[in-house]
Amino acid sequence: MTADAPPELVQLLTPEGERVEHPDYDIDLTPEEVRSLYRDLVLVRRIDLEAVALQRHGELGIWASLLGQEAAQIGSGRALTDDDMAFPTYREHGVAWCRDVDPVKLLGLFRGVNHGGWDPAEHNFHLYTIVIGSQTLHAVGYAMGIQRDGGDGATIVYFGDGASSQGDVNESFVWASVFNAPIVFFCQNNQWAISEPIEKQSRIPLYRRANGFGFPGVRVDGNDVFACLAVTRQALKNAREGQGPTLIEAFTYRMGAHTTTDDPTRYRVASELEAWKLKDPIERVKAYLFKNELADQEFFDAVDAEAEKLGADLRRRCVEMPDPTPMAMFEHVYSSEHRQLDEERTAYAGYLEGFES
Ligand SMILES: Cc1ncc(C[n+]2csc(CCOP(=O)(O)OP(=O)(O)O)c2C)c(N)n1
Ligand SMILES: [Mg+2]
Repeated sequence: MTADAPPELVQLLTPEGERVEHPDYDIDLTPEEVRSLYRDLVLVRRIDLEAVALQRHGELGIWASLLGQEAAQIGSGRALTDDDMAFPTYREHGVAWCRDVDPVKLLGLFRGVNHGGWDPAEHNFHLYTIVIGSQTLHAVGYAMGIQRDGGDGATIVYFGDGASSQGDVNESFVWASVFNAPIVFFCQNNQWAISEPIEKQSRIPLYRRANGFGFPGVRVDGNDVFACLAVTRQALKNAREGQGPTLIEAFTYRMGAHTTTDDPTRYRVASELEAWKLKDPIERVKAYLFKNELADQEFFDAVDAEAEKLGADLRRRCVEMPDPTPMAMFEHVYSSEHRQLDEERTAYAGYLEGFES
């Protein structure tokens, strides 16, 4: 059963909120740092909840929820330094949060008012990629660029369990390996690729695939923010120090639908979801903070209040986002002049003028 935690899993915080040791990975967090991680987890869950509600109200065309994957994203996202570059798929709202991307900009894409909404260079966070797995090639190319420029940063690329079956992903493993590229492959194994279960992607745990390509793979409890932070930090450090790529398989679960257009009750049993609810990434940090008296009720109430305010603010700013002018579709297509696009722009402007007369 997918719900059973495999023994090779790196875990530093149990679902009950107990700290456990691991021989290869450790982390020393101050109470302030743990509270800050908790706040991140709660706020990104609130952003996600608001986006789902906005879609239900017809304000977004679609939304891909991160519910259940908060720890994988915040743990790995907080491991990044300013010099590192991240390549997401379409579900990495928690990583976007760690890269200081204003959440309303994430909504713009799903509302259809922009093609991405943020400047990747400003945040070291690439645009969302819908073509499954393709960003792994872009990321390896970027990492090889860092290597050739003698840069300080590493690259991290996010992809799913389903993406692991794509040719692009496997080709990117080959390139990263033979060129010893400074990259971390961060696979969120959320057990499902829309309605396809992980059993239809692989007969071995995904992290073990790295071996065949010639670099290390590690499976981490993707619902454990401490472990995700520790493992990703180490992998990024190895990449920066010239030790090449690592595949991290964050073992987690997609608690919600694939997107708001999907109905998972059609293809998976309710007991699976119930089993994973007990491994909730936020509850275990809360239990840890409580048990160790590192936070009081006042702290939790204040985070909840901040989350509510963030949700309300997001709701307001989402509906206030201006519709783009039709001509805006020609912006940001190429970084330099492009003759064919210029011709199309001129022709289209003429077409629009026809309506005004
Ligand atoms: C190349 C390509 N093939 C198919 C699709 C349709 N598609 C969208 S999401 C998805 C499943 C992806 O699953 P996974 O990689 O596990 O990521 P998750 O959605 O679970 O985060 C598929 C097949 C696509 N977007 N791109
Ligand atoms: Mg998946």
